Amino acid sequence: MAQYRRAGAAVAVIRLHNAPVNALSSAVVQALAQGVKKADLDPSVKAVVICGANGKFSAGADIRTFSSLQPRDRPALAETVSLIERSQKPVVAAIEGVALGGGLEVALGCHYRIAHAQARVGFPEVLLGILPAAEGTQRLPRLIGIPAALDLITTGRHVLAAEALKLGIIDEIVKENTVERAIELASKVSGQPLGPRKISLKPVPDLPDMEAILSEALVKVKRKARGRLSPEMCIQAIKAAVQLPFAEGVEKERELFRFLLGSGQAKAQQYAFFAERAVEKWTMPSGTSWKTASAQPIRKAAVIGLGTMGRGIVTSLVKAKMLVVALEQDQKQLDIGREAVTSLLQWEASKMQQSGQSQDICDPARLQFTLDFGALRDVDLVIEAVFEDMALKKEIFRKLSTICKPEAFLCTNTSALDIDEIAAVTSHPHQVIGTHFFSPAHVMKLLEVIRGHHTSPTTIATAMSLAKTLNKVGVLVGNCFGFVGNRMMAPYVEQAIFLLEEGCKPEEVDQAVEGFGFHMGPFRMLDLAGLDVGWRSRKGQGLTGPKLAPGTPARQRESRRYSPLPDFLCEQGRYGQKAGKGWYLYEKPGGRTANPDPWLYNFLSEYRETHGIKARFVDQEEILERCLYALINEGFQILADRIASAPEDIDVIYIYGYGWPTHRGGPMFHASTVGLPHVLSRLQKYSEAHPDIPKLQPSPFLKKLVALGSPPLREWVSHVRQPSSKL
Ligand code: HSC
Ligand code: NAD
Repeated sequence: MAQYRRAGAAVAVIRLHNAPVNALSSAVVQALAQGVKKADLDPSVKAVVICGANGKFSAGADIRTFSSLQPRDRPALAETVSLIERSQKPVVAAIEGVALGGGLEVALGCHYRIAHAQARVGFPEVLLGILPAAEGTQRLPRLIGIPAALDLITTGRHVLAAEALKLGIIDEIVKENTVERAIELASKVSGQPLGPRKISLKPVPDLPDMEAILSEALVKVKRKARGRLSPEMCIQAIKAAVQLPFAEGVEKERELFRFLLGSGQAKAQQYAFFAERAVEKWTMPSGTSWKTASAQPIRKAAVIGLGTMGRGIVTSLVKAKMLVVALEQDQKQLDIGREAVTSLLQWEASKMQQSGQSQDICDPARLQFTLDFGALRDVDLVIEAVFEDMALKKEIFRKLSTICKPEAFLCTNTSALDIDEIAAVTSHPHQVIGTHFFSPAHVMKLLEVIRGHHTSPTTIATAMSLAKTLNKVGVLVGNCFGFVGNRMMAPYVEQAIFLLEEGCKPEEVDQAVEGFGFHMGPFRMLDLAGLDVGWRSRKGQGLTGPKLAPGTPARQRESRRYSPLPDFLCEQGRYGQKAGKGWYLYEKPGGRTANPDPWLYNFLSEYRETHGIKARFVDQEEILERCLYALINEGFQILADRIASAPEDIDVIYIYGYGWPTHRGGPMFHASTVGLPHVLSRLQKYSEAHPDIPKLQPSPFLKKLVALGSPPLREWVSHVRQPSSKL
């Protein structure tokens, strides 16, 4: 747990040992404290070095133990950090790999800190719904000042050693032999006065406008937090460092930590942390899994189509140091695509420069633009991102099948289309897979990986490994229209539009959803994505447009309720932001400020009058429940169909692809939190009121879980009927 050894005559080395990341479990903390006490009591020891096994200092407190933590517990870690600082002998932290959260707090208790050039430090607690609770909120501001401490503690961002040195978090960077160098330093400084090295004894560096800095920071984090409590509590703790003596500041930190720990948000965010790691360990019903399938190396990739998605995908691949061939259909589109990719790469390079990273990873020399499919002969993997048109996609895959080398992986970025139908036109359907990126593709962390009927385990492993290489989170799902994310989005958007028919304004629906924590409500989201996208899809399905059978009632399709509202908007050229008008009015085409539109209010009133709909007041609760529970209901059906293999998969997709607020843990976690009987009863109520909306009728799987007494979320999939498997 923590190994104690002597290095030379006078230095004791304490090595934290808890694979894989040296998390500070109570056993590790206890062993660390014993080591420090032992060194203190041994007169032959003149100095101490603390380091971590396996090239990592420590990733902080053991998150798995938080659920069993009693709110009244006094963190033993904080006491150990104080113990280190109080030591009569100099203690040097030798930081390799990571010193995060409690790991950094241990390092701040030390009198000196040396880090390897590749090491990262930070306080990511805020992302887990808590705050640094082993005196970190009191020591860091004393060491690096309030503005920098506010930034690190409220964002949770990791900083590389170079930036940490600049900020004053560490004293020295080394390129190799970190522990040896720390031992040398420890020997050198032994006997020197320690007072000036004890951070808790330092005052917080004073600034004339301290009050203003703190209040501006509070306004900023509140605006961004969308209901998350931890960033605001971090500021309160930092404020305590400014206003109170160290010991009282520590008391305040503990009080805030206890509050956050009991808030429910911490539980949701920690669930999300482990869910993200769980989805990486995919398994198929056949038993094949990440353990047995091996990914193939991808050195050279191609992207077909450089529109909204293709340009972001190219940027991601170049950033990951791959050779990339970017292909378009004509010179004009190729030039537009080249310009867009170049500017995205420049933007990425400037971001990297700011954070002290090497910019050569955005090297455009690795990129070839072409109109010639022949340039794809030697690529290891192709990602097709042309228009959402099955005939076109098939034509492209037919071509790829003859041109690419036989072992090349063929991926489609389709948002909803059938992977099997696309794969069927190739001679290697087992090498075809869906890789559904999210817009903007160089920013969004999610990659929905869709397995077709014939897709091989190697192809899956390669696509999942590609996600990791691109610094994204890959989630493996089954093949159905819309897969997981867009399939669940459909009933959510449908409810939002029905609510407009019944009496709401777009901004009322958006405000309710944004109040829940979403970055954007459904109407702002639709305007951003472009209303024409859905219109084209509905025309393709014969729900509107020339394929619609004459005499079809305006608000009904096959006995189901249908709203032609979005079709009418598209007929008026109101395609959303790009047209300067959609559900909202924008300052200009491409404008971003959504303003309520009086034209739309009139239009809605006339529409209701035409169709004999009496507008009614719909409260926030009904807006939220109808939108969110329709989405969650589809999630239960997706689990029953085995399109997603666990609720965690759905939750990760929604957090990283659709802006579901992390502090609500994802839609399925949210359902488990509010209680399955509650979700069921509300769906029953709404479906009775709207019997013509099938998506409000509770999923049989949700009913089954309720009948079984609402087992905990981790047990849900064990109740799925196996023969219905589509995975
Ligand atoms: C904290 O430190 C609070 C303090 O202020 C003290 C509070 C006082 C009260 C304490 C009372 C107890 N714990 O990500 P990977 C697992 S809060 C437990 O795949 P990578 C992870 O689940 C903590 N487990 O690897 C996975 O397990 P699996 C603040 C942890 O190389 C395995 O390690 N620290 C863990 O891609 C590998 O992880 C953080 O938030 C932890 N702290 O990334 C850091 N950290 O194999 C969180 C990881 O079973 N960790 N695991 O699936 C990370 O950001 C990333 O894991 C790293 C490594 C960047 C460390
Ligand atoms: P887009 O219209 O912006 O771009 C498509 C590009 O494909 C155009 O530049 C076009 O010139 C090019 N193209 C068309 N035919 C081609 C051919 N034969 N050869 C080479 N290039 C050709 O479309 P988009 O929004 O980037 O969508 C692309 C795909 O990604 C679609 O399947 C879409 O459903 C999916 N998708 C889109 C989003 C989104 O938010 N836009 C999100 C996820 C997935």
